[in-house]
Parts: sequence; structure tokens; C-alpha cells
Amino acid sequence: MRIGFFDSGIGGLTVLHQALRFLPHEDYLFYADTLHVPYGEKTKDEVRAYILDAADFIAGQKVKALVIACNTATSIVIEELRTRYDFPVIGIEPAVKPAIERWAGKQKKVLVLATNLTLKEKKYNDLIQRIDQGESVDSLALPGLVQFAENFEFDEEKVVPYLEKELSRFDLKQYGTVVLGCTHFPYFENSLRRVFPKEVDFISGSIGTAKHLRRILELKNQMDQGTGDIIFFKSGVKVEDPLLLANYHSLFEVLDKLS
Ligand code: DGN
Repeated sequence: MRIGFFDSGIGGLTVLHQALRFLPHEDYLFYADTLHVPYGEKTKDEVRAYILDAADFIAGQKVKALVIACNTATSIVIEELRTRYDFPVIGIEPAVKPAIERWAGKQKKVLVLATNLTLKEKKYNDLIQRIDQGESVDSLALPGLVQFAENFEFDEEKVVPYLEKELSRFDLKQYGTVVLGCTHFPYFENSLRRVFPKEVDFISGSIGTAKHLRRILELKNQMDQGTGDIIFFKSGVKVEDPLLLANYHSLFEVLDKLS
């Protein structure tokens, strides 16, 4: 049986990319809700309804697990999805904890980049309160990066000026780690590196999510002997267009060059 992956758009492919590394002998179904992307600027109720629709569709395709490869969606509905289905549902959240632990006592702060909705949600605010009362964490929403990614626009000459403008009010020297708290952001690691001082490191939750998925399948004895095959859906419609499929696959190459 396939493993379902869900995101509002192509961001989730940054998580699927890691799953293909850790679980190459599985087959996958990737669902992008491109009709409703971006989620980050919508209301919680709107986004919740879109996710439940998409997740029900994916469940109808008979998957053995579902990865919510979207920080925004995870922060809103992960608990609800876990009670809704009888297969495991795995989410992703900003990797704030490992980022803070790294710099504990070393006078460096952590900057979390995510969507507006993720940063507003209780799940994120509880998380940073719990870790260190939010003292060494700053955060910033970068909706423009989601837009660039959805337009397959990765040209650093376009992205860097956007980042410079958005980050101009921050003193970038104070940060030790930047948390990529939106699955669309890892595509822009090279542009981000050009803007931040070179000692800064970047961390996302995608490796942790892929390893967690593997652990769950191992525990349930549900590992398969697949080939890493992926079928793609855009808001409920199977993607058959060879050009678009080639574009999706080319994103894995973009990510390969980064890691
Ligand atoms: N990729 C999603 C995330 O990780 O939060 C959301 C992007 C969006 O829809 N704005």
C-alpha cells in the first residue's frame, strides 16, 4: 500500500524527498491542494475544511499512513486527523527544540521562518513558551517564498532581494540557527545563505518527520518492497501531464544539489 503525503502545494515534496532517502522501497501518493494554496494567509476554519476534504480523498485511495507535510496544516488539524482515520497520521512542526538546544548558553538566538497561520496558532506558541518562554526565539512569516515556489521561481537574483527586504529590520548576527518552519522554504536555502552570516545554520523538520515515518512502519511491521514510485494529485485530480510530472521530479534534483 502507498504512503500518502499532503501539502497545500509543492512544499511537501521537500519532506517526500527525505522519505525517499530513508524509505526508498515504499510507493507514494503526493497530494498538493493547489486550488487553495497558500494556506498561510487564510483563516483557520477555511484551511481546516480544505485539509479534511483532501485527507478524506487520500484515505479513499487506500494508504497505509498519511504524512501531513505542511507545518500550517499540522498546527491546525493533526489531532483531529489522528482520530478520524485508523492508519497513522504523521505531521511536521518547526524544529525549534533542536535549534534552541544547540545554542543553549551560547548567547545566540533562533529565528523561525514559517507562515502567518503557523506562527499565530496555539500549537506553535505553546511550543516556544514551553521550551524557553519564547525568550531566545524570533519569528517571521515569509509568504512570498511560498508564492515563488508555487511559480517554480527559484532564481536567486529574484529571491535574494525579497529576503533582504523582509529581513532588513532584524539584526542577523544575533542568530545561530534559522528554522525553516514551512515545507516550501528548503528550496530557498541557497538564497537564504546569501542573506544570513555564513556561520548561521538552517534546520527543517523534514528529516525528523521521515525518520518518524520509518519508525512507525517498522513498529507496525508494514515496510514494503516498492520502488519509490509516486503518483501525484492536484486538489483531487490525478496529474497525467508529462511536463508537470517532469517539473515535480526536477524539484528533487534541486533539493539533491542542496543536501
Ligand atoms: N507548506 C506549508 C507549510 O509548511 O506551512 C504551507 C504553505 C502555504 O500554503 N502557505
